[in-house]
Amino acid sequence: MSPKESPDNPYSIQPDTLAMKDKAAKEGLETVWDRFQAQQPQCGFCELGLSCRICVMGPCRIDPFQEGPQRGVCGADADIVVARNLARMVAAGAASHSDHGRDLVETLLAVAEGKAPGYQLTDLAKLDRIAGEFGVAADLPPLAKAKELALALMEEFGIKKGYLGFTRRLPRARLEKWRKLGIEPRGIDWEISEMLHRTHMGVDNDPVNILLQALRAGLSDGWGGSMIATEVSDILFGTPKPAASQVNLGVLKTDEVNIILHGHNPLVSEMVVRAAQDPGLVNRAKELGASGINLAGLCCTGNEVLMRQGIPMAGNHLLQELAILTGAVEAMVVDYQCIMPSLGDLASCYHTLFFTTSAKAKFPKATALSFAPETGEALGRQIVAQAVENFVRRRPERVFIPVAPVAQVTGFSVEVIQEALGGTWEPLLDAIKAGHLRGAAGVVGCNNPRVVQDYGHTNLTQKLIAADILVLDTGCAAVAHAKAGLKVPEAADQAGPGLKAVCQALKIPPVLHMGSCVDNTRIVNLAAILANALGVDLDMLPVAAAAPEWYSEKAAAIACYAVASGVFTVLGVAPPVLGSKTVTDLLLNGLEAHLGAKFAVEPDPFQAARLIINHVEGKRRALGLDAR
Ligand code: SF4
Ligand code: MSK
Repeated sequence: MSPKESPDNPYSIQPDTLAMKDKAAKEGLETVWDRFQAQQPQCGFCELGLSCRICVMGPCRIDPFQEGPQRGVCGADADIVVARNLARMVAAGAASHSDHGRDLVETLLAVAEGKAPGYQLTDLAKLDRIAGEFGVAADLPPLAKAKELALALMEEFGIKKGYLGFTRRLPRARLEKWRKLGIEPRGIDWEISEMLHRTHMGVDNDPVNILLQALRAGLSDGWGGSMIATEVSDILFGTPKPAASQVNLGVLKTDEVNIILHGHNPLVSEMVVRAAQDPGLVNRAKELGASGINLAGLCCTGNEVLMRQGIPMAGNHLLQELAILTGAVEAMVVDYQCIMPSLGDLASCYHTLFFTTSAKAKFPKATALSFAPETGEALGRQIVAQAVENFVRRRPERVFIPVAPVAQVTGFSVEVIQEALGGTWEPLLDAIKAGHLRGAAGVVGCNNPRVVQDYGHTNLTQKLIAADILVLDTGCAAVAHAKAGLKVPEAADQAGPGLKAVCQALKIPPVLHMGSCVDNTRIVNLAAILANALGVDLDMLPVAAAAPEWYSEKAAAIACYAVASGVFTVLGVAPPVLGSKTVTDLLLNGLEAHLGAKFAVEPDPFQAARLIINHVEGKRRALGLDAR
């Protein structure tokens, strides 16, 4: 797939999406694009961030044309309303990632106490390292060490003295910048609940002060909840290593029991992966006429099991409904986040069983099964057993798998990248200094029906690698890149000569898969390692981030911690802030003087690439490296 200056249609650049969208239309079934269309025109006040329903004196709207009301009933003006809305978005995003992290910590504790059969400590070296970071005695045996670590990580959520432990990974200069602004993150729940408090009617009415706390809540996600989720998942299930896998709806098999794992958390999906290998269940599938049991991922649960177990990826966010429409899915298993409430309806139009697995996340027309660390292993077995029995209900005449799968390589944890470099960061730093590698960019985030599916991700990334900028990806962007064939070593042919040589020497693709949405912490972690190695702050590095097709509150939190950590971040969809000049100016310009980084909004991926390339070259100049 080569870059295209304009998309062929308003929905997607992906053949599987377009084929299944047609099938939905033929069968009279509704998809996300139909509902998006039905919502047009969407509320202009909300798009600008100018509507408020924080209290029941409202709802209120501020007129952007200055002809109607300029204040809500309480007296809040446009700046206050916009700042509060954005801040609440960030708080919700940080809460989502962090609550996910808490579930991992609870399971780690249960494992340490021998209460979680089926779960284990898989990466003991990482356990040692993280326990060391949190002051746990080095000479404890693994289970005792895991228990002390779990208890220490629980402290990170509440009120504690000092700041979040993982912030110690950052250069001093970064922490100093945060201290000056008063945004060093304290407890994770503390920052989130303070954000909600301060945006209650009649509390914080200074838009700048509100936004600073939004950055702090974002930091409590990036250097707190999300980082905990990543590190503890690695301890429990293993730190990812490179593995070959496949992507797109073609990973579903016409002759096997297909189970889709969707959502964000690996706790249940890892147990499903294990149960699917059980010879008894595989034999039962064969007795019922299937050739075996086939697992496929969606969204970030998919990324979790892809990174660690090589489970193929069926698709990203906008594919979730269409996967059911293949008629080949025996069970869709979800945990939480980014799961469309429409799935139950669609599943009921087919033979697909729709299982929810978190008591926190129930859905219409779903079978609710609740995960607990004590019963997770049994839950995995139950899900696979029911999916297998469901195979006989499949109607072959309704099955349509529209494409053949595309190959991808996954599993690039920070540890693996270091190992590939020979155990030291020097070769990477040398490649950057010599200019073979101009810099790096994290291209991350969602799909959004406002954007042609995968058009933003794919074109931006192709332009960046052609300019010798290594791309690190996570989330739904990672799925888009894989579908475009950018995540195999041969894709180095699409890179500029410097990046191509680096990829060929290391036998890696020019686009490295670093995981799920919480694993954006792997990217900021890597940035911190490189900054420390060079003896500079993160904002001086030739790096940038982009979320070309973001939709979710979590993405807003990620963008906040990226910028607050010193990484220039380009958003492909404007956040709902344009109703306030004060807020917009602060995000696009004002932050840079204090944090060395800022946001940009650029829907055109080609222009976004230009912004990032210019930024990277500018940073190279400032570091005294050669610039193009
Ligand atoms: Fe209206 Fe103020 Fe209440 Fe918001 S907080 S709904 S602006 S009265
Ligand atoms: S799943 S947050 S749509 S990346 Fe992480 Fe994809 Fe965005 Fe959800």
